[in-house]
Amino acid sequence: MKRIITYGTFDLLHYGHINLLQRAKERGDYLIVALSEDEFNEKYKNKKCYFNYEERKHLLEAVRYVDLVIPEKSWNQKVHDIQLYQVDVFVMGDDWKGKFDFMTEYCDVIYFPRTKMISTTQIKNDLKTVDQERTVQV
Ligand code: C2G
Repeated sequence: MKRIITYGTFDLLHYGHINLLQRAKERGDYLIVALSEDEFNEKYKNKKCYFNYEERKHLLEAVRYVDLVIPEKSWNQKVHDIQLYQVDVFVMGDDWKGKFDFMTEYCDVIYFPRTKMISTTQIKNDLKTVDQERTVQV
């Protein structure tokens, strides 16, 4: 069984995330998603999520490509995870290109092209604009 792992926050789950998860699963048989915990997001990624960890985990577990969701608590857990879960392939979007090349010592590393024109930040900004336009119209 070929085991794949990827890491992320996956807030406001959208089709860019789904594209990545689908491509990741196509590389093997079992996909593990290491999901950033709320404290890790706030302290080390400067991200305040709309959905909390349990809600983001629930959404990911409903995605047909995902077989297991584990917590991401630190930047430094990846090698341990690769060994613990006997991972064959580590995948990330190419906004991380090169950042995890050191992992090639432990497994294959693949960077997939990010899906253009969509991001959690963009969704939040677009909704803010809609809200402001509505307020002006009232
Ligand atoms: N992604 C993508 N296309 C988008 C948006 C995101 O391919 N339009 C990918 C990202 O490249 C990443 C994954 O979806 O591989 C999750 O994205 P985020 O939730 O933004 O994850 P990030 O904050 O990059 O966290 O230790 C690694 C970090 O946890 C990665």
